[in-house]
Amino acid sequence: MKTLELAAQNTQNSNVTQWVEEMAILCKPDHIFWCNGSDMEKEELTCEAVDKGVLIQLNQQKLPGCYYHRSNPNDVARVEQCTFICTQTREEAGPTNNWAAPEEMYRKLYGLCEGSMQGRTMYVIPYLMGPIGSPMTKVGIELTDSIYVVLNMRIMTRMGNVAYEQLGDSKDFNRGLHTMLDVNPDRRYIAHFPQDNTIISVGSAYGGNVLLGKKCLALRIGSFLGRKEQWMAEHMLIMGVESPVGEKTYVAAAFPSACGKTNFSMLIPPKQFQGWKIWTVGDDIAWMKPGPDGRLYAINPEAGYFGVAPGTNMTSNPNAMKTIQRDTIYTNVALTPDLDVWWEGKDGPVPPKLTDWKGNPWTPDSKEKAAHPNSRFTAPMHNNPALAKEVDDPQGVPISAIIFGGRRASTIPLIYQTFNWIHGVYVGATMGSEMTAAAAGTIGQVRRDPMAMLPFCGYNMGDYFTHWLKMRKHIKYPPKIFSVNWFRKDDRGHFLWPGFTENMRVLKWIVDRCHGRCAAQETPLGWVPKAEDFDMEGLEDHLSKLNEAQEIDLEEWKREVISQDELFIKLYPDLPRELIFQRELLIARL
Ligand code: SAT
Ligand code: MN
Repeated sequence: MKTLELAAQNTQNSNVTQWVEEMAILCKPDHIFWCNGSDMEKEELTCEAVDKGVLIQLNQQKLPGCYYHRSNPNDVARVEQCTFICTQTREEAGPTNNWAAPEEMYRKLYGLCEGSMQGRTMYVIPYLMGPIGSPMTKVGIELTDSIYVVLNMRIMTRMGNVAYEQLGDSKDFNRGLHTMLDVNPDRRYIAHFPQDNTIISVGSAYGGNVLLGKKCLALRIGSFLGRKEQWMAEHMLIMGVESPVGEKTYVAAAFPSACGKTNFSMLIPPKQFQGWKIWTVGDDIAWMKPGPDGRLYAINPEAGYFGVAPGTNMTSNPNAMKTIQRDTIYTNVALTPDLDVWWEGKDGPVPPKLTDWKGNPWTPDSKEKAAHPNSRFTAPMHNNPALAKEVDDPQGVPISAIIFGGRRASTIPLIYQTFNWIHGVYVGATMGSEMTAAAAGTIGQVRRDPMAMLPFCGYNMGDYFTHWLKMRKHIKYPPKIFSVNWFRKDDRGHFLWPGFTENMRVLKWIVDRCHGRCAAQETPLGWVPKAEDFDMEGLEDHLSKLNEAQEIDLEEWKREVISQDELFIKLYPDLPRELIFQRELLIARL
């Protein structure tokens, strides 16, 4: 490392420079590269990534500005067993997180980082999570030896000198250190030190493990800070629903990874809904804080989409298809001979010849998938034709409804509204979902995933529920809370609800309920739509299936409550009593 490179080129903040210097002395990179976020820098780094074989340039006629990356086949998803919350005590992290004592973890990881960047460059990435100038925005600095991480962070966050400008001479920034080592799963750790606002990630080069602004800062550290500072960091999309008369209603929705948040946030209403429009504020993460007018305001801390490619097509998500036509990085999808991208569920016929995500020749007869089921696109939000203009508003948008949804083949109806905030918190807390390819594990098995935050809550889940309950006191006009399930199936395994664009019908009922425009029918679970208030125009032959999708089967619900207990028992010492009472009330109603 040349001593000259230690001198930061674009910040005078000694809290930053000293920390970078310490980490550089530890990791011993050959060079330090201080990112400024400029277009020239992007070009330079992209060329370098192509030269080194980290990126492959895609067909520039078809996909201008797009590049392709293959990750190590052992490194294709988040790994929850390697993810640690290092609070002072085990209780603070709670029974749903892996815990290690901070001193011990620092010692272990600094040991692994020692000399880890020899022969490599250390990139210094300053970034903002949140709109420029927002009081809710947080500054992060990620040090990484992966040029792929730099180019992804550039899309996913507001990256570059803007972050130093917002930081000024403050020491209040997230310190993120990432080093790939030899991408060995046995030496893979994603460790969070919430009390120090610090993250150390080693041994991976993939997605949520290494783009430290996303799950690590915006959710795990964010949720910890939110509890301390009276706001909420949630795994939620944010959308604006505009009616034909221009009324805008903002909705936030929590679904587990790979359950369709990106699709829902970019929904295009079916033709029966002329004049309605959906605007995307965010597709994955919401930071929410009570505003001076007593409403709950939300910002999207991100600036791009890290979306699942398989299943994305002109039917499931036309806006995403337009978004990813340019300036996008594709990871682990398949390639056509003319360097276009392909994945299972893309429009058009299956190409006769492909190169699969591992780099092997592939034909339609091949037994394995051409694209990895968790293959992704990283695309700038400004490409989205439905991007909400409020996305850069430092104030955020006022949330009228919160939706909880999982992937459930049975039991959970298509839509119901909870009776009140506490009941809504209970419904969020007991959410279950079938596991997807977004995390390493058994796909298809139902697990409890409270508020879709099980892998992302940076402290004790019981305390997290208490935080949700307490927030009610600070929100004069709390959002109404709903439950949805797009994934219920009939006896023969067919989906009962067509989903995608038709989800607009459910959304419209939610919006109408928020504005007190329609009555509802009470059931043991909550309020459900009356037939006359639920718009099925043009979908009349689906009415019997809709009724089936709305069915409340008491036997299934008894089993459901018992299966919810597994999580409650695990969290029992810290579980707020209100949730136990809610459980009793539900059983009584059933
Ligand atoms: O890999 S990520 O964690 O960024 C995506 C997800 O699992 O939601
Ligand atoms: Mn997510």
